[in-house]
Amino acid sequence: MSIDYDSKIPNNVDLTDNRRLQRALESWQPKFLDWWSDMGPEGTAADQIYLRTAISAQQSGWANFDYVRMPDYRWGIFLTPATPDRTINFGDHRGEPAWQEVPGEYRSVLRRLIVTQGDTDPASVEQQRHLGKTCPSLYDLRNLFQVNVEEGRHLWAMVYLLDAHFGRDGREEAEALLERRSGDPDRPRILAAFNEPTPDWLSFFMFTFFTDRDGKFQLASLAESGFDPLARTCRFMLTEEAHHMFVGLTGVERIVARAAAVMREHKTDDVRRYGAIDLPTIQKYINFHFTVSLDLFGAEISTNAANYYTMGLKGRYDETRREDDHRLADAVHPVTERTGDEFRLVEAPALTALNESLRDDYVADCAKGLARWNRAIKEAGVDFELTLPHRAFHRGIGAFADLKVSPAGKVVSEAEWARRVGEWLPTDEDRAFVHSLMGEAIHEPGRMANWIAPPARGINKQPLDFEYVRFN
Ligand code: BYC
Ligand code: FE
Repeated sequence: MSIDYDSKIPNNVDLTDNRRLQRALESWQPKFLDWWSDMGPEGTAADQIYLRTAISAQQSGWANFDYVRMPDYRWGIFLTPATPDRTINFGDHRGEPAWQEVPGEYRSVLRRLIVTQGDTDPASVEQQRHLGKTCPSLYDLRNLFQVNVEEGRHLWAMVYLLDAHFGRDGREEAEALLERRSGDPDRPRILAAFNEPTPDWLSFFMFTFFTDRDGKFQLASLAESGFDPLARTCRFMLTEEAHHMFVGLTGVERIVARAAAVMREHKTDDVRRYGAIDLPTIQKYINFHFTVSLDLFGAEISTNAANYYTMGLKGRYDETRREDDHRLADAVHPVTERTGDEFRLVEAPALTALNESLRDDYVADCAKGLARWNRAIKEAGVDFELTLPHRAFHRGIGAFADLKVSPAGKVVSEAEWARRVGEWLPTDEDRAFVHSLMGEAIHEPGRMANWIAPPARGINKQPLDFEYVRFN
């Protein structure tokens, strides 16, 4: 179905036929725009950005590029087209027709999942609000804004579900999504990673690599949902998520490549002297962002996760492509457990271990990015390897939350932790150094900040010195 661009809210859900829903969304829209102007990218209302917008939910209608002022972006409601006769693919209801309306007995659980998802999207916009002031190039600025408008749209996607399917309390949740604020001590965002600041571009690229990747795996699990509107909404969101992770993958790669090039050129490890970010500092940022993102998968053993699955609300990554009974009543999954100073894998019931198995899929996906970064280092002729820390390191959620563990996976005393944490996680000094590189925004087409290599190619086959953002 093509998107109706004539109505105030572009959509492919026949909004004009549902006056109640249309009114609810039209009354939420100005509040969203107020929130965007308060908490969205700072001081950008007049800028024209070369953005990709959806003109249809079909594959081909996706890549429409044009200059848009962000407040005029057509935030809308786009669902992947329905699969006729879709059935529920897992859990107790496997084989039954997918739900088009919320099953009454699962209402509050489903609402909670949708609210948790919807809370992260505006949070990330808030976290990234100031980055435009220090952009390393016009190309990067444009990518930041593309990510921001799409996260704004992801909020719309969840608000649509709340308004369309949850009545009055759905509307209240939709308002509350605009009231919580990332990092606010009194009304913080729900999940911890979304209250961390994203003060510099290294953090931004790490966030889009590691934290947006949690988005990929959570959305993919929700895209399997027996609640069809949620499944179709998340399926469409995933098409946007891919670009966010591309921004992170290539952003870190370009910083790594720059560091390695400077190391080689000046035959030194001390690249800070030359205004690049040294690889050990990059490793510490990886350690931080990877582990706060691991926490987003929840506890290793979780009855919540088992319930979401048996209820048919949240599946596994690639659920429908897996060859098993999709009920998992007797299945087991290996989970890391600590006994004394040792970590070992023990078999746990697969149902309660679902958070951990999604985390396994995530870790494997992260490892591919690291392999690519290491290739860039090697190609520059530098001997250094970036690694993912042990999954018990620096955890705030789950079985290892109260434990002090080194990145290599050794249980350490409080004293050793205190002594060595500066080797493992960014120190105030590291952060101050990275921050010091983030100078005036670079607005000259084609120019790059010194600490980052240029990208391999431009956006939408445009040259690197294309005017990706026009200022007024
Ligand atoms: N922080 O049984 P457990 C994205 C709580 S990112 C704080 O394991 P569950 C994006 C938990 O609520 C994707 N609290 O929990 C990325 C529970 O509380 P109660 C976002 C946490 O429910 C970048 C207790 O601990 N989407 O889209 O199995 C930019 C026990 O835990 C945390 C989703 O997350 C935490 N990290 O798993 C923009 C999908 N973890 O019940 C966007 C929807 C756990 O004891 N959410 N707790 O009061 C879910 O599927 C689940 O809520 C979670 C947690 C996987 C997050
Ligand atoms: Fe994202």
